[in-house]
Amino acid sequence: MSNENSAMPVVRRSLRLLSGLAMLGITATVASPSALAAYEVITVTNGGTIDGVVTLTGAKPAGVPITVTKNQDYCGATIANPDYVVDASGGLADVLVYLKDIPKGKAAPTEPVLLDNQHCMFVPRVTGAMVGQMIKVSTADPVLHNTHLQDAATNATIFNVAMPFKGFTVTKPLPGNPEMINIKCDAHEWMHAWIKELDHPYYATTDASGHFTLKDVPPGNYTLVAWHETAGEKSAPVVVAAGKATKSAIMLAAK
Ligand SMILES: [Cu+2]
Repeated sequence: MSNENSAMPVVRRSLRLLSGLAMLGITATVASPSALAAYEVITVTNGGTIDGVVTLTGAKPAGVPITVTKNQDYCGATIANPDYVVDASGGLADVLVYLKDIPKGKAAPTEPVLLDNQHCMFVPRVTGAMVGQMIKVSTADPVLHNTHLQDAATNATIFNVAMPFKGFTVTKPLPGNPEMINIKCDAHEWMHAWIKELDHPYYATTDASGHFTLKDVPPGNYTLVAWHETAGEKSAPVVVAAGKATKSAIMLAAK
């Protein structure tokens, strides 16, 4: 990794400390964002926009519906296969699109990442997050779920919370270093979601028509990455000009 340097261990320790403090309900003032991570927050004036669409190419696999093995009275007997959510034009939903290695730009989001348990599935299925960002987990279901976050690389548990009743919420910090997080419900083995933590806020998830928008991007040359849980990952160069919208079309092949 080109962005690894000798400062990183210090950065990671600092972020873990902040996460720990947040867990205890203590808020720490961050003196300078650049002291914490390689990413530097600047005032982006006349930034550009990346307007893109991700399309699935090749025949969409039929996708066997999920067989519900527990709480069928509420969850139903089957749930539509979530592997490829594609519209009539081939637009692919639930693709995480992000810039790779952007050193400076707009500020981090101030709101927590949201993850809801909705009719025995996680919503959203895929989302980006800033390192150490808070996550608010909620449930709209009257059945017992648990939300179990794991480091996708090691399966180490990040946290595991029970979601005992409809309307229950819990807010916790995400880990302080960039990683892919795999989320499951141990009560319902078909429930899965993913959060990719990045050290910058330039990420988006494609909507039902495969579209995404990244705003306030400082002008420059970047690499855009598109990640889908089944179709895999693809990178493309993108040039962002001041005050302009750049179009991007990414094609992922069905697997
Ligand atoms: Cu569940």
